[in-house]
Amino acid sequence: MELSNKRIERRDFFAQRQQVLRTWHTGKDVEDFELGVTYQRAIPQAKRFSTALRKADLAGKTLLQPRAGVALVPEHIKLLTFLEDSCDVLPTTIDAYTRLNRYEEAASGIARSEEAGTSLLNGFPAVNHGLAGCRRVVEALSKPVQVRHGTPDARLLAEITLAAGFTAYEGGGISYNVPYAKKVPLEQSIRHWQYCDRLVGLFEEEGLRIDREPFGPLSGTLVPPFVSHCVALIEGLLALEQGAKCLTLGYGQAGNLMQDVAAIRSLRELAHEYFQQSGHEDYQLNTVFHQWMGGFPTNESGAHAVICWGAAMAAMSGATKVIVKTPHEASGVPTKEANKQGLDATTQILNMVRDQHPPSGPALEREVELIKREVRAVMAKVFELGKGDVAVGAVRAFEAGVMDIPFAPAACNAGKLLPVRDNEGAVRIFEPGRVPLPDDVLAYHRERIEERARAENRAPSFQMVVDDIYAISKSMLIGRPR
Ligand code: 8ZB
Repeated sequence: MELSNKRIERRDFFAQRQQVLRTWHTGKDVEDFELGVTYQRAIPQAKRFSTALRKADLAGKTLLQPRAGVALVPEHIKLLTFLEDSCDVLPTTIDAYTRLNRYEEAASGIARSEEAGTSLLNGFPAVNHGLAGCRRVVEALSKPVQVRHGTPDARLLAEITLAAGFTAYEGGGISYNVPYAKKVPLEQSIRHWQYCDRLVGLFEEEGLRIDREPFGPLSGTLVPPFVSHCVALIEGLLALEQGAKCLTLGYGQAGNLMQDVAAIRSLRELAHEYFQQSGHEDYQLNTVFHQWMGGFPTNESGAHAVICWGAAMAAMSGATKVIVKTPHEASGVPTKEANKQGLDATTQILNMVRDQHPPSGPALEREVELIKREVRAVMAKVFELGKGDVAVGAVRAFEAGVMDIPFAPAACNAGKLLPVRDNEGAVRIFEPGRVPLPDDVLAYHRERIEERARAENRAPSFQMVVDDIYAISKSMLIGRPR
């Protein structure tokens, strides 16, 4: 079958499902799809992710979510119950072996963690723990739980965790491939994610809503808003086609106030525009703001400051949810105490900023319009390359360098687009590569970069880009020469 943005036939889905469930022995526990449906049906509203998102949206509040995951079930439960009172919705962060479908190695990681009495994996190996282990986690908690990972082929993980009662699932065929893998063909990861979306669609057919969240920040390194917006829109359209109805589109903080507020606003507006243009009317749209995803200061006070600036942007931009960093970000997996510190600092800021009017005025409007024009130019080319089909268009757009994610490792990514900060720290386009942005848009980016170059008395160069990549970890936003 050719790749296309068409709903997978029920028959084809269940044929593929048999193969998927055979890839690891825990797959057989979820063979009967109806058992997962029955289990999901019994989950109270207070533990449904989509319900929490809807309530937050209506109240104009921003939900708080940490990242967290350890190797063993009892320890994972301890960790999440410890964090539960300090946040609104919970994660289960999956370990790196599971993300790569290396279940043998995850198994030995579990065994070694049991021996050592501490987690030797960087997340929760949900496939190995299987249906029963995952249900113990969900049942021990009173808040909604989401699966957060980074898996190009997340089909088995989705089958097990959704049958186990998780009510939200992160990822997408582009966003969990291009920034995460070197040589997984894009066409393949898109197909595998169409499967995950179809599974979510099957639950939706039973009246059971599962939130789907494409991964917004991508490489987390100077990603211009239009780049991540295009990925979010494409993955949103792919998910809707397979029957998902609750979408949370993400964006990773860039660091400039106007740009970050404009990014969340334009993301929401563009999503409605593109979804409705494609004939989708019945969906629930949410946004998620990720606190700074690039390099962090090792100094914990500095890290708290970065966290708080992100919290302020999340509140001002009106995002439905914020994903929180910790003061241990520069050193690795955080302790539960450090994790709670990030949550508490963010809560303080959200509460202080919530009732204030967000920034507005011509500078903001200009930034919103700029992002929209960039997105429309790229999306038009994506549809053109796919002859109207967004799945085909996405693959061809990466091949052609029309879609290009800065600093992403995938072989299918051109890596020709180079971003750099302007004199106020907004992320601008230094080299467009083959991304088809309008001439006047490119001229505007060049002007803003020239302004910075004059202020720093040096020509724009790759060194400037490198300086920007390290700036925040060195307590600055813009990588100015010393
Ligand atoms: C793409 C997401 C990366 C972020 C955090 C990293 C980084 C990864 C865990 C975790 C808490 C874990 N992260 N694994 N945070 N517990 N097991 O995800 O620090 O911020």
